[in-house]
Amino acid sequence: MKTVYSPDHRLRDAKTELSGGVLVPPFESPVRIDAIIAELEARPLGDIVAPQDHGLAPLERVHTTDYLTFLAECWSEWTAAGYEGEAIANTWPSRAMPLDRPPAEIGGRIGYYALAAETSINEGTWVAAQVAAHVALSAGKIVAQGERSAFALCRPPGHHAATDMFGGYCFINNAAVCAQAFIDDGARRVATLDVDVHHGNGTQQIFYDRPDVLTVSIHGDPSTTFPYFLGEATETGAGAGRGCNVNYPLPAGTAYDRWRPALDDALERITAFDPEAVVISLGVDTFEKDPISPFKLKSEDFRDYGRRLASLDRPTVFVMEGGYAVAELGANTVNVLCGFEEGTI
Ligand code: SP5
Ligand code: ZN
Repeated sequence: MKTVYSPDHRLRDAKTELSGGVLVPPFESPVRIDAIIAELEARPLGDIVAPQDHGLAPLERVHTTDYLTFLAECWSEWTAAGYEGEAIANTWPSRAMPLDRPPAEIGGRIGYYALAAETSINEGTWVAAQVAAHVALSAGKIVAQGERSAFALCRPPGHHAATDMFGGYCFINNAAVCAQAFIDDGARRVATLDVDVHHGNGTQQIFYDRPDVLTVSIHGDPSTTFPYFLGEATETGAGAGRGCNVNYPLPAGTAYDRWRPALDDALERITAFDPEAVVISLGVDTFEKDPISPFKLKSEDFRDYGRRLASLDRPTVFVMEGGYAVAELGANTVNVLCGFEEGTI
């Protein structure tokens, strides 16, 4: 399996994350990808290749132009306004203040486009986010050209990013951009399967009324786990997309004995949908030692579920999402990919 990787992920190097009322160094940091690359060098899976530049058009297929313009302008407007720290939203439209338009001033405009305040924007964020999407698109092309699978080593991650909102460390929805590109290249049906511990709210929202993209997510119950405001089992799709969204909210403390049956059910749903490609949002923050996450998967569980993913027997793109236990991040990630290779006939 080839890995697509760009060192430009380093341009996303925020100094602050709002966590528990304190500005801390972000959990989502460049050392995460260093750890995965180191493991791929120790346990090679295949060539590590650079992404191709696909321009803005494929990003505009899932995000609005005004949102992308905001991301491009945010940091320069924030500094021009004289703010001293990194750009962080602190005021949103809400039930009590529902004006549905971006204010002119950047301090308000950032809130219009934010779904969570933990995620700061700084100088390199926009370029790194675009490159991450190109990493996912390039991995998709490798699979579209006939390879069984590819690994998009994306950073920053993407699955919380919605049509016109950032947050949860995500700016561009790399997996959604990749899935949409399969459709635009002629696939009739694509499935996304999100195994990150957090609900893939962005991917769900982007495709919610679409019959051609099945979105499936296994995650911490929103009553206890970020992003809190989407991800219930009752969310099954809308309009023409009714029946094409599947959520498996699981309680905090879930270990593999409870996670695996959800995966097996998800795989049945995906097989019934009969997609021409599968995009896996690969978050390994389900790990028992993850510093911000409530699930209890063990390192060997990642290998086992990698094998099960191979049983889908579909062209598969792995798109990196979360995972913050840096010491074991490489091993857990590569375990999934190795398990997939072992399970591939
Ligand atoms: C891509 C991804 O995994 N994004 C996750 C974003 C999570 N952001 C908020 C996390 C809040 C965690 N609070 C629990 C802290 C326990 N010490
Ligand atoms: Zn996550």
